[in-house]
Amino acid sequence: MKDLNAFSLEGKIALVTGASYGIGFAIADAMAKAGATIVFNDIKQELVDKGIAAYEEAGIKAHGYVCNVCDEDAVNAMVAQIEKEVGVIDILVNNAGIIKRIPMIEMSAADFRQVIDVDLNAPFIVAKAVIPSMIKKGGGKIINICSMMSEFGRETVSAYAAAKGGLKMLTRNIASEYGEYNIQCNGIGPGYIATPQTAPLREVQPDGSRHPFDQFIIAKTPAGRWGEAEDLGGPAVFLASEASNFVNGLILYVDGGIHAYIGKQPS
Ligand code: NAP
Ligand code: GCO
Repeated sequence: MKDLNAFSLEGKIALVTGASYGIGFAIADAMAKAGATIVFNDIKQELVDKGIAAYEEAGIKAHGYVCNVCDEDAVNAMVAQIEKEVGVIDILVNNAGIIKRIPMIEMSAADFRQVIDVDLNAPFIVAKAVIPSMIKKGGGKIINICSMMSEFGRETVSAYAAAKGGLKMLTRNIASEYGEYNIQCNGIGPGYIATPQTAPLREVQPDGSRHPFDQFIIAKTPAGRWGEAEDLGGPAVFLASEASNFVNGLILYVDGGIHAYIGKQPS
């Protein structure tokens, strides 16, 4: 590495899907601070408008598009519009995602399919849409937002774990198939992060105590806390920058140490 400019994203265009708020917003904010031009989408115009306002408040002039990432025609049209209006996408962050917490035998096949559609099929669709231009441009970066559930199961999240496990392998396969075109495809596996998606797991109980799952995660995390979306910004900038040009097919877990820890022993 010649100098710290290897971590710069100056002159790069980053598309972060589902980034009006939450983890996607935090990653886009970090990439903007590293010099990237931010493009994001969300499923509703009102959320895109809110996102643009939030980026403006953070001093970022972001480009927002309404697009359901599960709709291949809409994704292809959005990518073509971005290339026309902003430029070729150098960095793709497949962040958009949903979860449904339902015991497997009570989950409908439709619910299962919807989670797979957003969390696995959509990253395939969006990556497929951006790779041809990355190849023409001489390379690119793809970052898929995986999960602890890319490695572990737990009750009620069968569809999500299946999708995120598949996303881990899709990440490795894109790395394998397109590495020769100077495209690096890696994953970020966040631990438990305090966002709207996990809000139900952190609700304060009627007696004022912490949610049982909240206590469980605190005991399973050496850092002794939930992650903040901002904790993911640095790892994302690294994987989006030239500093990681020989990192390919990696799932980088940003989990406060959950992977390394059996859990707090009884006192
Ligand atoms: P979040 O707060 O629920 O935000 C998800 C974002 O994705 C929202 O902006 C949502 O837009 C958007 N989205 C959902 N479906 C979409 C679709 N079909 N098309 C376009 N946008 C869509 O979730 P988060 O906690 O920030 O999580 C972001 C990513 O990190 C997800 O992939 C999640 O699985 C993953 N992750 C989260 C955690 C965690 O602890 N929070 C940990 C590991 C991994 P709408 O509001 O319009 O639905
Ligand atoms: C859950 C949580 C987790 C987190 C994340 C952990 O219900 O277990 O929502 O799945 O979202 O994926 O890495």
